[in-house]
Amino acid sequence: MITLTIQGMSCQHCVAAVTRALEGVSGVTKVVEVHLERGQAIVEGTPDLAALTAAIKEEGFSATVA
Ligand SMILES: [Cu+2]
Repeated sequence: MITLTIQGMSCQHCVAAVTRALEGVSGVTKVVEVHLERGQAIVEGTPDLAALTAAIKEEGFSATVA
């Protein structure tokens, strides 16, 4: 599993946008959780880590691999 720290999520729409973005990254087999209050996402699979953070940035948030 890969854990990401995400800054800038403020509501469930943000969570949905991040979830969709992560699901669209090649190599992601499952988005386990996107947690609003913790600012955290957990995914399964073997995606390129730079592609993961780039997909989140495209939605307007900043992300780092924890
Ligand atoms: Cu929002």
